[in-house]
Amino acid sequence: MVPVQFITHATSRYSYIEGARLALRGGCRWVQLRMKEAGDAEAEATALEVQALCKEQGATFIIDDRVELAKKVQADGVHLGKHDMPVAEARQLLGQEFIIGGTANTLEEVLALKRAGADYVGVGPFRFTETKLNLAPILGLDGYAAIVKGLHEAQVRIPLCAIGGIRLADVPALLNAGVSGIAISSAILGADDPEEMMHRFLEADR
Ligand code: TZP
Ligand code: MG
Repeated sequence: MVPVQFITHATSRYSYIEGARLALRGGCRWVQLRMKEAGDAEAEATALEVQALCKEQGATFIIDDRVELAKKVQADGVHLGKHDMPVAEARQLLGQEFIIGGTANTLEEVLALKRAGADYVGVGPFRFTETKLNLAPILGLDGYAAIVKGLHEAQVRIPLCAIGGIRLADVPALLNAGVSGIAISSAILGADDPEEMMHRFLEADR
């Protein structure tokens, strides 16, 4: 099964919670609650609901950006970008048990995140996407292959999760390029049948 992280996004069709529920029903076992626009109260209330859904399914529950909230609700982990709390500081606050993911666009950023104590790195964007504002440069397949090669040469091992505009047909080539998993949002939330689409992503390595 392909390791698939579902990234929540509120759309005209689905709330954050509905989106997470569909992803979980589709078999996803790794959810990142990403709520860029939400205030603290809404984020906490939503986190508790999505966490409960994840627990029912034995899914890993990660919160984007909000280290204090992740600690307060005892999420499984947190995902941190360049403008968030540094990974090393989050590690101090959260301890070794929490999963900490970081965001990178270059080999150097992946290496720095590894040194800082990240457990996995979300590397992207693979291609243009409207889900995230202020995108870093597009990597394409060649970008992933170059980062994987650089890590191999540096003898550094860390799971890479490709992200950004990924569609079902991209998965085999991304896995071939050497990433361990993929993170997706709009491919699921924009599908006619989000649950079925999640199933197809999870089985895209067969
Ligand atoms: N970081 C880089 S691209 C992206 C994030 C959070 C959005 C991924 O969503 P989609 O809809 O799969 O492009
Ligand atoms: Mg962030």
